Order: sequence, then structure tokens, then C-alpha cells
Amino acid sequence: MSDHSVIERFRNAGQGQVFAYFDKLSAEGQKALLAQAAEIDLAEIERLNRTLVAAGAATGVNLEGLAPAPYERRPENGGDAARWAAAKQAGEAALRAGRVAAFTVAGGQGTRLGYDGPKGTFAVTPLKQKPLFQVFAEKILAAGKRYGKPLHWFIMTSHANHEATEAFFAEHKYFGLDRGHVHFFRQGRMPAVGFDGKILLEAKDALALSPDGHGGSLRALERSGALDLMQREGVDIISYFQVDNPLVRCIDPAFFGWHVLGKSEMTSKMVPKAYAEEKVGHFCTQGGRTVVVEYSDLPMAQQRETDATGALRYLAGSIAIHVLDREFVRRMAKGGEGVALPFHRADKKIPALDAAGNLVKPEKANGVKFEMFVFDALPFARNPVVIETRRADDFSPVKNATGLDSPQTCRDDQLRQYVRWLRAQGVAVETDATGLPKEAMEVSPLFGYDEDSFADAWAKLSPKPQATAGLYLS
Ligand code: UD2
Repeated sequence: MSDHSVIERFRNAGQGQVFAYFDKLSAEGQKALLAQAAEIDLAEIERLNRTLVAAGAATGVNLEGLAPAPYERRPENGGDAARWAAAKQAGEAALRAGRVAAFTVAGGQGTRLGYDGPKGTFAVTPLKQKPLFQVFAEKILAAGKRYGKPLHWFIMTSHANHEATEAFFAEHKYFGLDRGHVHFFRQGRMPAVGFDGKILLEAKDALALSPDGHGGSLRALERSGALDLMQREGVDIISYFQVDNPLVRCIDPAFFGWHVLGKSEMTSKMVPKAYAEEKVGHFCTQGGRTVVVEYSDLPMAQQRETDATGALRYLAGSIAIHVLDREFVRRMAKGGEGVALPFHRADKKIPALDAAGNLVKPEKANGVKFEMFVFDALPFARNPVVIETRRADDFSPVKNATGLDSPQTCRDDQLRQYVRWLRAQGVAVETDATGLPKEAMEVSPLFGYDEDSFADAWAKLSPKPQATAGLYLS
């Protein structure tokens, strides 16, 4: 498309302000702005303005006919132990057949943590201060060895952190993984608009662009060629997890097995909510489909409802751990008649040029960012399955600098996990009432990354060390 027709297209769409300073830009600046503009789907922006931004646009989520989603309970909570065992076997077979790839969404900006760098480079382990990326890398490496098939690992970055992420891996020699098995790609971007629907500029030659949400990962997997690579390699099971949660069992045979045996296109883990007000999404059903409703969208009265036994009715909390079928992702990415992730509106403080062309850092929200959420794919999936997991085994994210979901709580949860693994092997460990040892110790994922792999490694260990301060099993 010629430069002129790009500009014309924006003018016709009522977005001519994007080129307000165009004539004063250097040739380079003009080129940069045109390239960004060419990325924008103006029809999509017009639709989002109409449906999400315009005065009177429908706000709030449709809660009609909502009910709690069924899920597969763990054996200790009344689930069928034989089915769990069968699932584990099926998952192990899938791993041995090389059908599984790991996939981390790492495009977020980590603003709440106040850490300036790709979040995956943040140090989290109690003793060795390993960064998040290293924890996942070692789990993936160890699982590849355990099942005799090295796994591919896909990492979605953002434009802001892509180069720093790649450099970090190169500097650390991919933490022992084969370079050819680690794949990075950028997620897509969306322009921010003012409350009047006009696309904002962050500089005279740059739009205010931001990542399109973790739901953008489905499009990005397709666009980057990751799905084709998976197909060539015989991978059809994608293990999706977030960069902020080092406890995640990113290679969990039973999880993959439920997915395979259920002929599911999307399988998700739930934890029973700890309390009604806990800020997680809820697995629900609506019109025969599985959906996730964010805590901010479900009225508090409903979140507090209890059943006859006194348990929360909307118990199934979403912790952002999913298995995706490769061809399901392709179908979602390609879109088509009625098949598309919806966008969500987030009102934000967006640094933008004012009418005089000066950059203003606003004190309060001045515009809207558009984001997609990966869990919105669930209602499109065939045979979705939700399984229960123990929070202590799978979920302790680092989100805030202090307090809840902070480096401190995450460190403590890692330590408690090492203690449970050791105690399961009959090792005496001194702890407080919450299972927290007095002194730091650490288990490398290369030694054991879950209960089973730890038990096997421990059995082979001779002599057995004492569980004392500074113990490092690697
Ligand atoms: C998410 C879920 C919440 C719960 C929680 C568990 C949403 C809206 N809420 O909350 O229900 O499951 O996680 O921890 O998802 N990311 C990208 N690109 C983006 C935006 C995010 O890659 O454009 C990644 C980010 O790097 C991180 C993950 O997605 O790994 C989660 O992002 P978040 O911190 O915004 O999610 P949060 O804590 O609001």
C-alpha cells in the first residue's frame, strides 16, 4: 500500500490525527510511523470503539445462566483414583512420544513488582537465587531426560522485552537446553485510544502501542510459525503457563493425560479458592459452554454463595495453567465466523501527546487499552476439561513487591515444597507449624522437579544428606 493511501485510510476512519506532525518528521520518522500505522486493523479499532469505548457501550459481562463448572476432583477429595492413574500413564506416553511442548507467556510488563527488566530474569529461589527462566528451563531439561525426548520451549515476549530476554538466555547458555529447542517470538500490539476513540501518539513519529494481552499468544503462535514448527516436530500438546509462577508443574503427566483421554482441545487447572474474595477468575458454565469469569466481573454476593455443605459454590479458581491442542490454537488464531477472542477494555494512564504536541504523563486514566485473555478460548474448545490441583504443588506467583504473592511468599512456598518432598521420603525436617523450615535449602529441578522425580533421585542418592541449613540437592 502506498504511503498516501495509508494516510488516506486513517483520515477516512476519523483517525487523521495520527499524521498531524507527519510533514515535520524526518524521512526516517515518517517511515517509522507509516510502518506502525500499516500494522493497525482500522476496522477492528472502529468495532472496539463502538462496542467498548463509545458512551453507552455495553459494559459488564453477561452473567445470564451462569453456574459453577464441574471439575475432576483429586482422589483425596473424592475423585476417581483409577482415572487419575490412567491419566498419568497417558500423559507419560505422550511425553515419551515427544508430543508435548512448553509455552511461557512472558510479555507482561511487571509493573506491580516494580522490577525493571523482563520478569523471567527476576531471582526467586531461596538459596541460589535462580531467576524464573532458569527454574522453568531446568524443569524442562530434566523432564526431557526423564522421558527420553527433549522438549521444545516457546517463549512469548513483548516488543519491549524481546531483545533483553534473548540476550539473557544467550548469556546463560540457555541454562543447558539445546539452543535449537528454545524459541522466542514477540506478541502482537494494539494501539491505545483516548476516551473519544482517537488513537493516541506517544511521540510525533510513534503510536501509543501496547501488548495485546496473553490472549494474543494464540495469534502470535500462528504468525510466528511456532505452530508449523510444532507440526513438523510431531508436537500437538502445548503446556501453557505464566512467567510469574515458579511452582508450576509445567511438565505434569496427569494433566496432559486428562487432556488426551478427554479428547479435549483445552484443559485447565483449578484450585479451590482460599476465600470468597480471592482475586482469581472462576470456572463456570454458561449455555453449555465452559467460561472463566474474572473476579472483577462476578458480583461479590455470588462469590460468597455457599452450597449445602457450607463450601463456596463458585469454588473453582483459575490459576492460568492450561493445555492447548495445536490445531485448536490454529483455528482460534485464524478466526472466522464467530470464532475470535473478544477484547477487554482497560482504562489506563497512557503517556500521550496533547493537542500542542507535548508529551503528557497523566495523573489519572486518560484512555483505553485493548487486551485479549487466553481463557476466553475455553468456550470455543471441544470437550474442555477442568482438573483440580493442589495450590501448594502448582501455584505461588510473584506479582507484588511485598505482601501477598510477593518474592517472600513465593520463597516460603518453595521451601515448604522441598520439605514435603523430603518428608515423603521419611526425612526429618524441623519446621514451624506452616511447614516452613527455619533455614533456607534448595532442590534443583535437575535433581527433582516434582514428587515422583524427587523420590527417584532420592532413592539413588548415597549417602543421604541431612536436611540442614544450606542443603542444596542438584
Ligand atoms: C491473571 C489472571 C487471573 C489469575 C492470575 C494467576 C487475567 C486477566 N487474570 O492475573 O485470573 O489466573 O493470572 O496468576 O489473566 N502477559 C503477556 N502479555 C500480555 C499480558 C500478560 O505475556 O500482554 C503474561 C505476563 O507476562 C504473565 C501473565 O501473562 O506471565 C499474567 O499476566 P498478568 O500479571 O497481567 O495477570 P494477572 O496477575 O492480572
